[in-house]
Amino acid sequence: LVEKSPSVGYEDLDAATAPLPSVSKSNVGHRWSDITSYATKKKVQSWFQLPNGNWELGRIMSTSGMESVISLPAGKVLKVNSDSLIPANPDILDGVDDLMQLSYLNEPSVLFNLQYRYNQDMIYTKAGPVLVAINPFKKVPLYGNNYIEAYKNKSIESPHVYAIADTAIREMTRDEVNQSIIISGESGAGKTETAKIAMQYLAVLGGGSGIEYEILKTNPILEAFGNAKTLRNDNSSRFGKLIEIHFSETGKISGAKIQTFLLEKSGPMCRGRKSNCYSIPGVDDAEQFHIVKEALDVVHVSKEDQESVFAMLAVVLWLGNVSFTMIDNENHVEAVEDESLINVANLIGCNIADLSLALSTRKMRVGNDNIVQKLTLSQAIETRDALAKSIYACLFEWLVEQINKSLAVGKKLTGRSISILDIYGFESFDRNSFEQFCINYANERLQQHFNRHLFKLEQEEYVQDGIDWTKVDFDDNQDCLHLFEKKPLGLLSLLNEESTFPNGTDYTFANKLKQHLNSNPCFRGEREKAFTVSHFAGEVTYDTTGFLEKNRDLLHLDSIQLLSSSSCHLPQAFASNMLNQSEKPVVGPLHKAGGADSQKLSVATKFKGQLFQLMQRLESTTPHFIRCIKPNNFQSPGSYEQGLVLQQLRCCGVLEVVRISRSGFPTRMSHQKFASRYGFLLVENAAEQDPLSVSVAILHQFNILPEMYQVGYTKLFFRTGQIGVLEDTRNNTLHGILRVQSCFRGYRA
Ligand code: AD9
Ligand code: MG
Repeated sequence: LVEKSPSVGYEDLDAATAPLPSVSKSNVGHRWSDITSYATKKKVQSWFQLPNGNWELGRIMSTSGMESVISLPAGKVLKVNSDSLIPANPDILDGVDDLMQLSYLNEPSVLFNLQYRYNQDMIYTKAGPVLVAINPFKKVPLYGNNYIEAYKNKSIESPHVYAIADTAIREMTRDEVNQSIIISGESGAGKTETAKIAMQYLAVLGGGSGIEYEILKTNPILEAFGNAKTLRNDNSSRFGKLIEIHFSETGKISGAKIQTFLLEKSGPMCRGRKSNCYSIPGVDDAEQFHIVKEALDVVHVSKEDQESVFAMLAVVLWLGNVSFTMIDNENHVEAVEDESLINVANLIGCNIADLSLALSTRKMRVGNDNIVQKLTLSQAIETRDALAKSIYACLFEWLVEQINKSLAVGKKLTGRSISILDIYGFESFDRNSFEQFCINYANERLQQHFNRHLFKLEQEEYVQDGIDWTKVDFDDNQDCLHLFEKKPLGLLSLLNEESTFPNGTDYTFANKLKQHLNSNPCFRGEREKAFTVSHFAGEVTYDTTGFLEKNRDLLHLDSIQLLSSSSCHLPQAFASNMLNQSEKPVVGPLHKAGGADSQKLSVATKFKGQLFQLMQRLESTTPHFIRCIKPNNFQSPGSYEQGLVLQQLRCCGVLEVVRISRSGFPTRMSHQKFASRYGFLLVENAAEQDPLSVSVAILHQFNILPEMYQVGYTKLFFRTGQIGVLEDTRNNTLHGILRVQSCFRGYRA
């Protein structure tokens, strides 16, 4: 701003029309030295960074050479290097509801603006086309039917999840294109809550058929079975979820479909089994259980099936209590026939002796001979836990399947839909394992989708359509994706290859990575069996311990056979599901020594397949992005840690999005569509004219300022908000016509 017009004070400028300052990737917008002595005369406000990294707002008292005297709150006066100061926005811009309106788009200004709003419970802020949502960790008075009604009628305009959902519905109808609401953020940032808030809005606007009630009831079920308490979130989703909500021609919800991704199996139940954590403050287990049972009724899971579901949960719990006793001096064991073992057998509906054998022996083929190998204690425990995890995962999948049947039965899936994606955000812990590896890989893909839509495609479209445009750079994460996906020498391929080797271990895997990938700039081999990946959101060091085992995800055939021998239908269904998931059906009861079911698809391969499918589905929709931000690590209301927020804003490229959006033309429409949608508003009859001429006539008639749009070869491009003016006029005119028509009909009658 000041670079372009140093003689103009920025208090005097209207932010919306002011020339736009740029923001760089570093945390610097405009250095103080750019601003010259004008600032001191006016005692302009400026950001000063304290030793703890936080920013404080001060006033420049004087500047001489490279030194400035700045007065900070509480009467402190400091002499500082002028270059360390970053200009602040005038007070009039405090708490603007779209970061695009800030004159100075530097990091402290953005942080302050979000904090200013957050302190007043305004947890939503737009960053151009993206909605930023900061977790309040308390009830805020922003939801419910009155608010929904207000957003529907457009009597409230402040940023909100409801507003995003409303735009999605409108664009689905207007453009006849499917929509998606993509919610991302760290663990505990509020993704799942946000997804529920969006679903609530869609359910009210598209309600009527009753199916919306069923859709809302899927939340407590999925949360009961797929969430767990973690260090970061008492109710952390241990799976990703895409819910596709279908609408009829008349805009009513007609059905839905849920897809889940990568349930962390050792999470919910098994964690509960070993964690010694039996209660969470503020959570009434009995009440929650009642809610879940009711929800299961609503999605048509019969009472009988519900009994089976709880029986399977009991199996998982009892399995954890099954113990083994040594039977020889080679460390071989057999299961102790106590209450736990008997209960497991009864609940599965199998023979106690069969269960005992499945847990303590393994059938194998060595050469031409079939042998039965006894298991050691650690092998038996591994087998027992693998069985528990598989039953748990199958149960979850089975429930999702039942829900989907209920949401689709007899109802047409119309192909007109809004999908809501609630997927785990980027994770970087002190120790990162296979789960973080998969989660972060998925986030690279999603980030690319985000980049493609908000930067790449947008700019390509400008160039293709021949409008005036100076290219804006952004961080492309293609190299990192390549590191994961390249064949045969990428992380996933090498992991799969090593997983199929009977003698592969986490060590040999780590060494193989170092051998093949060390020259890749996104990769670094670490000591022992660790490696580091440079993700878009920062470096993460992975410990390969358990990678191969988790990727193979073996369930020995003996266990599958045990389930299929069951007299109950759920274990039988699980067994056939497990067999179906093998790439080639496993034939015969026996398998090779050392390597059990090597035909089974690896977890990483399955995950990659799901991810590609997901991306394909999202590519065919108009995306709406919501970035959830966690303001502190203690799940506590009212605390806003600047450093933590900043790191998340940087991770998701919010500043770049704002930068590109406010210099760009986010709304576009073909000449044809524009002419046919608004042509009837023309005072002069334009029926004979071509779409381009009609479009230009409309722009002129409504006095749209030339800097607010560009005319491309095939489309018109508009700055933010411009199309809204025309839409309002159109709607008002249409309502007028309808009123006249109904009067006319009344008159005739
Ligand atoms: V995880 O990746 O599944 O571990 P999420 O899904 O991002 O995580 P979640 O939606 O579960 O986080 O939110 C965590 C907690 O924050 C919730 O249990 C609420 O207590 C709190 N929260 C989140 N959003 C809101 C809100 N809009 N209003 C009030 C909220 N509380
Ligand atoms: Mg969640």
